Amino acid sequence: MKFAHLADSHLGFRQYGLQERENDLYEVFDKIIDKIIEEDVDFVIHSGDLFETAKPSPKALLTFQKGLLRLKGAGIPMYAIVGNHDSLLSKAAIPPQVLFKKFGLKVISLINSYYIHDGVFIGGIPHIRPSEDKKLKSALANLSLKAENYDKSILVLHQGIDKYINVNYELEIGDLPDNFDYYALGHLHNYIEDDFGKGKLVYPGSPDILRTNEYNDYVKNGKGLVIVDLDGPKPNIKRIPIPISREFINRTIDYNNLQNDLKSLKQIIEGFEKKPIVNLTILNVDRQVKDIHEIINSELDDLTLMVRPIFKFNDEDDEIELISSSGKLGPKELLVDKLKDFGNENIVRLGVDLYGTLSLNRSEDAFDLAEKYFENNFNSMVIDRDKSKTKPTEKEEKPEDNDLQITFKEAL
Ligand SMILES: [Mn+2]
Repeated sequence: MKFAHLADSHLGFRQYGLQERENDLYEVFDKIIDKIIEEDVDFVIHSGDLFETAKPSPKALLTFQKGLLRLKGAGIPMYAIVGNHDSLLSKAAIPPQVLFKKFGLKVISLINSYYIHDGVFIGGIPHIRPSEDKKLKSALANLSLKAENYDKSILVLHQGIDKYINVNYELEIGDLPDNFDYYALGHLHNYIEDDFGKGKLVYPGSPDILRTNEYNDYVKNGKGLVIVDLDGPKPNIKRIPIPISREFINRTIDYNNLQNDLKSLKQIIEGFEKKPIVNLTILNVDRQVKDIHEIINSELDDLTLMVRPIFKFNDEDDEIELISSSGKLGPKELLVDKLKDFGNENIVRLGVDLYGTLSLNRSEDAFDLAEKYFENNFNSMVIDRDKSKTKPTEKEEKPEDNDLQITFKEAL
């Protein structure tokens, strides 16, 4: 008995507001489906955050539908839980996964908490917020009891565990029942494989670099999925790396050697098939960042999808990231100026993002941003989105679909 385990696909996520990055995630999802079919597994487990939001765009929904139908054609069912990203705060709300039940998706929910696949117990719990830890613990106890009756059992969760994340976790490792063979986790975007109880615990991680702090893990473990063989006394884990759609380059260069350093960087990226994202730290800056930004743009614009510069000045330790290169002085620029007093670029970003959403009356998005800010800054590993922008990008398109949702709910 062999299955594929993946998580945190975040279909529909438009990193840095770029359509190309949204498409990258669709592309990598297709490649993962190819690999699953090639591996000829018995089933697939998706441990949450299949979609970036609980109201995915038709393109995100279609990408998943296409993948799911290809799996169905190959006789491979998928079991899935809902993560924190694709669930809504309102308890009565319906997650997007239910759209795919007729296409063969087996949604593991609080009501339908487990399935039996050829004698294997597959139980799980959708993401539960930290405030409801009692609910989480009692659901775990219930599943643990039910799993006792089966030879092989899998527990599917989308939660942070204290052993693998410093803060903002919902579970301590001791809270996990120890009688499952495989713990199919989601939520942390880095790859984690551990022994637990009588079996194995795995976070397969996100399939692409969704936030800058995933870069080191990507260099170490790559991105991809795992194939699990349940036949032995202990599950056998095979990590399958799937190439990400485009490269990320992290480089530190010296302002005093700007032209040469940019030249050598250009030589590296010229051969790339797809334009990379370049994170550039520039040391020893002693002049206006606007001018340097112009030089960087003129050298690298054609070769990169995006350059994200961080300027380090001679006379201070603070990092300042250029938010707008337009050089004009509008409300946003004034806000940025004021927020810089905090000496924290994350606060600058949050302020700018909140200004952007609230001025468009998108209070739900603003709430989301504030929540993400907390997650990202008080939780070093869980990642979700990086809204930082070094140049003005097109606004994220989020249709107002509240009306549609109400109609849909009534229809059910
Ligand atoms: Mn996630």
